[in-house]
Amino acid sequence: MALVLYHAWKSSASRRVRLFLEEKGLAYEGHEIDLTRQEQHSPAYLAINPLGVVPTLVHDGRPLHESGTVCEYLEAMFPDPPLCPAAPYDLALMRNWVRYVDGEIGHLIRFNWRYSIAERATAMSDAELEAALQRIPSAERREAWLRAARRPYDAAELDQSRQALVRMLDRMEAMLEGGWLIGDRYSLADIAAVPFVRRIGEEIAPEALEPAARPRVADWWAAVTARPAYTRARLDPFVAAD
Ligand SMILES: N[C@@H](CCC(=O)N[C@@H](CS)C(=O)NCC(=O)O)C(=O)O
Repeated sequence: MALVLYHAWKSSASRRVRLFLEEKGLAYEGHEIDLTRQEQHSPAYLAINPLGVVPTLVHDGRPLHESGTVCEYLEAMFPDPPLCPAAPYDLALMRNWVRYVDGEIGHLIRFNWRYSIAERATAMSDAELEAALQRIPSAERREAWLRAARRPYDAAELDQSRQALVRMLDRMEAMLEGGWLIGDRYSLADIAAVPFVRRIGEEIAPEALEPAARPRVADWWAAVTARPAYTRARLDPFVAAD
């Protein structure tokens, strides 16, 4: 198989690449990485992704990390259907938007890791945790693991992150004049935001997605979730239904 994706089902960056692959109609071999067992920090995985995060795409044996970069690579290799704007200015706007969304991942992690990494990390002994932290390549993620294990984010910190994520929706509301975030068609700009909006609507601030609150975002979300690729990419719920 030419395309192999190392990913996690609940990972936003992985979800972005799965959405992109499905929109392109590209078949791929998926390998699930268990983040709670630190498979992303194993020497074998670090050899293909030195940042120790998912996703990683391997194309014809060559690994590539960073979900935004991976999507742009796929666009260059498999141009149909186009998912990046052709006009240089719009393409530049799209890249800045993806960069902004990437910068907000820490806010999402505060909510998301309560359903994944925290479950195992809280059960670690101090010695196990110390060993686990030593395997993590980035200082930022060491801190996130430590917080998940020993000092869960409090209500004020979660609220601060909730507000930051809702500000993303405000920016989207302003950008969505033409129905899509950049230009007049669905693009990587939209796909980059989808995993975030999924979690905001599911748990973090569902009221912020009401049509009365942000009509354009509400219409956009209805259009996104109606796409067959959205269903195929499996952005399954974090929170089990009662
Ligand atoms: N900027 C990276 C972010 C990747 C990332 O943060 N992945 C998370 C899941 S969404 C991860 O692997 N977390 C596990 C960890 O940090 O230990 C990208 O877009 O690929």
